[in-house]
This record gives sequence, C-alpha cells and structure tokens, in this order.
Amino acid sequence: MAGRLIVVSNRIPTGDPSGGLVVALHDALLARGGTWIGADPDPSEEGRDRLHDLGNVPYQKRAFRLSAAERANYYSGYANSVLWPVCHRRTDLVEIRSEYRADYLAVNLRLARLIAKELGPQDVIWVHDYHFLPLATMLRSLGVTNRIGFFLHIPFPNITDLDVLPRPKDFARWLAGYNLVGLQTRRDVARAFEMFRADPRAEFLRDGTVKFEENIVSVASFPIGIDSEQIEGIAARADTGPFGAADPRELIIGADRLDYSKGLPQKFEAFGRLLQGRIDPQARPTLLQIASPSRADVAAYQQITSELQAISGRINGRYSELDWQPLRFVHRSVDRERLIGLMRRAEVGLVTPLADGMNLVAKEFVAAQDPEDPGVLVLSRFAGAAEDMKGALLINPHDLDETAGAVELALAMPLAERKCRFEDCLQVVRDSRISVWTDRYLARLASCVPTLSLAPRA
Ligand code: ADQ
Repeated sequence: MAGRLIVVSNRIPTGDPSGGLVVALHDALLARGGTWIGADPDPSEEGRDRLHDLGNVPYQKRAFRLSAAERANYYSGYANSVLWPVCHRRTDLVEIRSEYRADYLAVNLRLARLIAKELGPQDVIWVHDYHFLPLATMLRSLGVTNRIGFFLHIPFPNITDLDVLPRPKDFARWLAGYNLVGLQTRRDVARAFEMFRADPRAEFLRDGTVKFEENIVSVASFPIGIDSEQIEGIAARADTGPFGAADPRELIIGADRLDYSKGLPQKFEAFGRLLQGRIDPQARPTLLQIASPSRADVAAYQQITSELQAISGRINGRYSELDWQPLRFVHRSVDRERLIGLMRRAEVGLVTPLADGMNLVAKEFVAAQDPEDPGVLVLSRFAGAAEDMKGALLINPHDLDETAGAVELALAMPLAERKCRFEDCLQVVRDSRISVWTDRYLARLASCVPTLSLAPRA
C-alpha cells in the first residue's frame, strides 16, 4: 500500500484552499493522507526545534519557524536575492553574502531533521521550489531512503549563470539527491541535461536517467496548469468590470506579481509605442495593469515599483484626455472572481515576462474567454506557457515594436481567427489542467528507481 504524502512548500495555505495549485495539492493530500509542511508566516525564535500543528484538516498541516534573521537571510536573501535572479537570467541583480548561504543551508538542515524524525518507511516526499534545493541531500545524509521528488516552478538556469552562485557545483549535487526532478518545460529539461553533461560526477544511463555518484535521478517536464473548468465556470457568471460609463472600447489586461521578471517596463513602453503609432485615436485603447505587491523588502523590487510609476506617469501625462486615462496601473491584489471577470471583458491579454517558469495568468486568460467572442492572448516567447500555446500571438518582449504590432493585430483580428486561436489555446489549457499535473507527477515519482544505499555525504 502507498505511504503518506509529505508536501513541502515555502508557503502553507491557511483557511480554505483556493487557487489551482493549492487545491490540487490539497486533493492529493486528502486522497492519500499525509502532511503539508511550510514556513510559519510569523517570524519567531521560539519552538524552532519542532513542527507546529496548524488547522484542522483531514491531513496534517505543520509549520517550521524562522527567526527574523533567517527570514531575511534564507528567504529574502539566498532564495530571492540569489537563486531567483540566477534562474531568471538576471545575474546583474544577484546579491551575494555569506550569511545568506549559511542560513539557507541551516534552515534546510533543520527542516530535514524535523522531517526525518516523523517519516514512515513508505512515505513519499514532494518538495516544491527553489527554497529547498538541498533538502534531499540533507535527508539522505540523515539516512532517509524514501522516494523524494522535487518540482522547480521557475525556469531552470542557464548553465553559464550557475557560475555566479557562491558554490556553483552545489546545484547539480543538490538536485541529484532527488529521485525525480520535475521541470516546467522541455527546454528546462534540456538545460538540466546540459548541466549534468558538463559535470564529471554525472553519468547518463541508457534509460535516460542520470547516475550522480551513488544516486539515480530522473528529470522530466511536467507543465503546470490551472483548474480550467473552475475558471471557465467563474468567468461565465462573472461581473465584467468596474468601468461604468467610462467602459473602454478596447481593453488590454495585464495581471502579474510585481516582479522584475515579468517585463512590466517593456509592457508599458510597448503600449506607449502603440499609442504613438495609433491611427484611430477614437478607439482609446486602455491598458489595465493589475500588479500584486511582492517581496517589498528586497531592493530590486522597490526599484521596479518606482520605475513603473515613472513610466506610467509619463505615458498618461502625454496621452490622457479629460475622460480617458490610457494606462491604469493598479498596484494591488484583486479578488479572484473580479480578476477573472476583467480577463473575460478584455479584448487582449498581454503577458510579457522576460523569463517565467510557466505563467498561469496566460492560461487563466484563455480559460476566462467567452467562446463565442474570445479575446486574444499576446504572449512572451520566454514564458514556459509559450512552448505549447501556439494559438497565442508570440512576441519577444524586448522588441517594443513587435509587441505593439501584435497588440494592434489582436485588436483588429476578425472573429473567425480569434475563435480558431482560442480553441487551440483552450485545448492546451485543458490538457495540462492541474489535476492531471499532480497525478502525472506522483505516478512518475512512484515509478522511479528507489534509493537503495546511502553513503555518508557532507
Ligand atoms: P508566479 O511568478 O506568481 O508563479 P504566475 O504563474 O503567473 O506567476 O501566477 C500568478 C498567480 O497570481 C495567478 O494565479 C494570477 O491570477 C494571480 N495574480 C497575479 N496578479 C494578481 C493580482 N494583481 N491580484 C490577484 N491575483 C493575481 C510561479 C512561477 C510561474 C509558475 C507558477 C506556478 O514564477 O512561472 O507558472 O509559479 O508554477
């Protein structure tokens, strides 16, 4: 009989599960029983030697505590000021400090010890994202032979960017502690293989797995998705907008976490280009950019916020009329149903990341459309979602004219072509729906070669 499932993620949901990934993991835990482990949102020095019970659900939810210094060094520091920029091809933003790496390792080791204490022999561990890269090697060093899977939600780094890390060779060794490394796209898998090929400690086996010292790791792509049925349902009955009498004829929507990887300055500038070259000023296109606040304690995020305020001020100063503000930059989270309603109302979804693991907004925009009169998705080639979404208008977000041209094309696109592109995209969204993703990943993990022997390692 299959053992329990242990899910490890930085954030642990409190309250009722909502949102695709949270619900999918919740369902997997309900089906198998187990424990969801995440960081306690409130920093505290107390009780760091145990996991704290949170909430009453049919499976356990448990939190590990971080001190304020650990939160700064492990989370804002190594995870978000080193690994995040390295994986998103922004090595210019990497901030290296010895205490970041020291606390990243210390937090992971403490967590490994807490998990090892509670583990049953058949339990399967599923670790999520870059906050926990070394967790498997640490569990192995404590004698754990259970199946351990890892899923990286963000892009796999370019091999040359790994050299920016304080100890570049750690990356491959940490990943090799897992039985299965799941990545978002086939291109990510190709980059991971390139890293292993360049490493003398790694050997490719005939079945495509990688033998790394005493471990055997499988690497495969599992493109993450959304609960498309749920979003289609919400969109069909949603309130489509707060605009009232000022309802724009042409609405372009953007919704992103406010992050430098999302290409927001490029999006704003491309929209400025579109206004500049616009033949029909009567159409009054409006870009509504909703950007949820994120990681405000990291300097690079404060900088991007000021930059966006400056660009939107410049564009609005130049093109606004008494009754028309072309660029609306709303710096807050909005309620999910309202956001889906706005996506349905929009003629164009504009998604412009410079690097992105998948980008769920692109998939949500598609699922939210009215099948009888769908909007058009304009999507960066650098989002993982672009690998399969051939019905979108794919752009290079660095090329402002190309982006502006694609938005023009989308706004003028005849209904028949819009429908055809939408149907293509919707098929991709439905095929990659989140429940399929969870099942595929866990089935693959169950079929991986088990870890049989352990050699002590540093
Ligand atoms: P994110 O970088 O957070 O996720 P994304 O995949 O787009 O990026 O997911 C964002 C989620 O937040 C979406 O569900 C979206 O609707 C919601 N959202 C965005 N702006 C919002 C706003 N202003 N108000 C309310 N909700 C908002 C990381 C990786 C991605 C990967 C996902 C999942 O960076 O590449 O797709 O994990 O693996």
